[in-house]
Amino acid sequence: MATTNQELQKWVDDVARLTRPDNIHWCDGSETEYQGLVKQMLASGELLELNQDTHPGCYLHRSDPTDVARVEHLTYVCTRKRDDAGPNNHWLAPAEAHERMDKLFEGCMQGRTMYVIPYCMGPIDSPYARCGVEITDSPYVAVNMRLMTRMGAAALARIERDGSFVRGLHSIGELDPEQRFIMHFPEELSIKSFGSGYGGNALLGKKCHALRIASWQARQEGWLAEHMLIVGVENPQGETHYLACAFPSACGKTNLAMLLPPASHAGWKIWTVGDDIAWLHVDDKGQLRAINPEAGYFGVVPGTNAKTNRNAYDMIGRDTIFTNVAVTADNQPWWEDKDTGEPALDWQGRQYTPGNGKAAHPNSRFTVAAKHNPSWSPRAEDPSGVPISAIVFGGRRRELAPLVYEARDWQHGVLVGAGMASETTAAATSKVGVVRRDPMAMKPFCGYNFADYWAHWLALGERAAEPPRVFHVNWFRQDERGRFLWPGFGENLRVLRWMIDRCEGRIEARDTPIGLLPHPGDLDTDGLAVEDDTLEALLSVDSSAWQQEMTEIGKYLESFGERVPAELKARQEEVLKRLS
Ligand code: OXD
Ligand code: MN
Repeated sequence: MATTNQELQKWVDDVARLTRPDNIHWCDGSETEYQGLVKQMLASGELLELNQDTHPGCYLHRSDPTDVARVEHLTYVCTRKRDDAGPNNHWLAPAEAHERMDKLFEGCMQGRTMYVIPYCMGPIDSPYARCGVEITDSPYVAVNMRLMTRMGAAALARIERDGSFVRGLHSIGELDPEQRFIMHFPEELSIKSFGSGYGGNALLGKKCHALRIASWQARQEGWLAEHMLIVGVENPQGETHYLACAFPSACGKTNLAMLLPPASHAGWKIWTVGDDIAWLHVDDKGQLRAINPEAGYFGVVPGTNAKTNRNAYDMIGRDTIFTNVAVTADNQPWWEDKDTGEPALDWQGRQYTPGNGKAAHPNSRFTVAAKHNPSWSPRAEDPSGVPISAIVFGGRRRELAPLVYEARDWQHGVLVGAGMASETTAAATSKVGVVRRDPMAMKPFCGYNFADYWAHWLALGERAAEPPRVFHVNWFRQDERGRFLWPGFGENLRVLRWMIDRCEGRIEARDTPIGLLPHPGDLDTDGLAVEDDTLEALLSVDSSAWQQEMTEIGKYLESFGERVPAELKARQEEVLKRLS
């Protein structure tokens, strides 16, 4: 018996009987195991060695070309009652979903090894952490899980101590898009994923457990599982404020979490606690605290260079698994906007020719342990997490949303989050660049009905002694010629500073119908090539466009029916009234 937890052992035995693997490997999470799996995948061609002189410990995985992103249309939340999953999720009755999935899993691991991966989401000794076990037939998943989570013996020991874990069953199957489903059973704390090896579909600790299942669990237990980065901003006096920021996929969360202060900001430091997921709890003193359940990054590669994200650029120079990037003639990884070198082979391993499209896939990724990030915060290991001063929502909006505004209070903040919209990106397989509603950046990840989720947000604020302030930012405003109005990247620190000054009560703000905006003089633009009229445009509120937006938000809320909290509707009506 590989574990003293009988439930786990029984589940592993049952899965083995169903899937019929040749071997079973219980992952211990050791370096020797990692190196052994890498060696095995180099031999099988699942990994390719990159230039070890320039990129020690770096490897490339080329996925099946039809398996390069999350598949939202094939992702289901299977609750007993359909309304519990809500209009925001695809739904199937649990029995039907199990039947469909078990047919696919039958015998699917013949000729393969089954990996049993115990993992812990969150610091191993944190009361806020939760464990899971992923069973998979993909060694690529096993090595990625080791980089992304606290995986192996320590996690198994905690499972044996606590007795509880989320069950995640995964097989790459034949990587057939017609036989691909990602099913969640929140009431059973279990996941079944078949037919994809792509991170968000296959590394079950991440989106499937830490967001969809955890959001459900969080509602039962009185906390929040959110699609948020966690960043610490340290001022020259040595005071650090932590912000939790929700942005949709591929909208710059990793860049903001690792921001390098510009030369104008000597003495400022940024600390990365997390770049994608935050679990938020109100502690016994009423303070909102956050942990990052992950231990690594699965970040978008294209666009990463020494100017946009120096920390990430340095970090992925070693001990990184790249997925779907291009390579140079001397076998270094290459991607669009890398700023050095040129591609010889594209992400599919073909001779690079511009006629074939981008050299690196737009959703190509790096997987790397968080500790390699130069701005990694040791507080990421703090079992009690970090205190949160502000919640920040943001989207990718060419127009309308100003650079930054503040909600009047927590309840209005929940409306701001619920009304979020953003242009779609290559992180999911659908049309890119279409504006869609993405409340709290959780559209693809909330494991239950959004109406109940908003009610839960409102209730959580009531438990906080002093709820954090809530802001909305938009780094992506463009002029009519398509040029960005705000320089972004490191300069976003100026906006973070304004928010922190607001939290500390150091400055006033300008009251507008949509919320509180900076007085232009309070946003430090010294040394920036941002003209006064550009700043005015960035901080303007177009009443008639906002009336339309608020009306649409109202209709969107109504589409969730009776379950939408009356408080949220009242807040939407109030803003609309102010606008008229
Ligand atoms: C991600 C995503 O990979 O949001 O983080 O798609
Ligand atoms: Mn994400």
